[in-house]
Amino acid sequence: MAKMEPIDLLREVCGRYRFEPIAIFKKSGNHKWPLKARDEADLVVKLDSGDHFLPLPKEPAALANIIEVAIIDFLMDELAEANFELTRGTERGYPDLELKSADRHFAVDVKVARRAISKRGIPTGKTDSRITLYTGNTFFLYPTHKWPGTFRPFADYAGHIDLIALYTLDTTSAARVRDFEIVVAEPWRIASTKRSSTTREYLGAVDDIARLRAGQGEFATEAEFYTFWRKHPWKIGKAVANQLHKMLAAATK
Ligand SMILES: [Ca+2]
Repeated sequence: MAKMEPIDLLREVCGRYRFEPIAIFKKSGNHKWPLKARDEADLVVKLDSGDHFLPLPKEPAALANIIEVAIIDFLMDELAEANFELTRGTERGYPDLELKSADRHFAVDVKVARRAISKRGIPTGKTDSRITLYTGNTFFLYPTHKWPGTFRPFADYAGHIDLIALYTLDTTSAARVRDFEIVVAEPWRIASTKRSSTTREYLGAVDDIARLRAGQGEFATEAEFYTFWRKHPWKIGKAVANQLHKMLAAATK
C-alpha cells in the first residue's frame, strides 16, 4: 500500500475524532456510594445528576484552548502508530505539532472557531470571527530564520496543515460545544486578503464555513498567497525588531 500523505492521513484520523471533554469534574458530589454505571452514557448521567459536573468555560479563548489540547492529545495517540516522529509545540509557538516523515517535516496547527449565530439564534454560515492563519510579521515574513517558539525556519517545512475545529456554542450544556467538526486544510487554500485583527499583525482566513470546508480561499495559487501577504505593510514593533537584529547578526557572523 502506498504510504499516505500527511494531509490525507490527518483527514482520516480527524474524521474519527469525537469531542470528549464534556465537563469539568468536581471532586465532591451528592449521591450514595458506591456509584455504579452500566456504560459510558450512564456514567455521564449519574455524574451529572450526582452534582460532579462544572461546565466548561464559555469564554472563546479558554474554551478554544481546551479544544486544542484535546485534539492534539488525540492526534499524539492516534499517530503514534503511523510512521511519523511527532513533536508537540509550545503554547505560543508555531506549529502546535510537527510531523516528520522520512526527511520531510510538516507543520500541523490547530485553530478553533465558533460558528456565528444571528440575533434570532440561527447559524449564519460564517465563523464568529475570522480565523487567524499566521502572525504576519515574524516567522512568516522572514521564513529562512529560526524564530523563538519555532522548531525550524518556516521555509524548511515540506507542508503546512491546519486543523480547523468548528463548533456552535451551547450555553445550556456543561460541554458548551455542539455540532463539532474538524476541517483539514492547507492554510493558503483557505486564506483571505483580510487581516483577522486590526490591532495585531494577524492574517486571516475566509469566514464562510462552506468555503473553509471546500478549500476555497481568495488566492488561486500558493505563490500568490505568499507574495500578497509578504508585501503587506506589517508593523515591526520593538520586540520583533530586536529579535530580527539578533538573528541577522548571528547569520552574518
Ligand atoms: Ca493553535
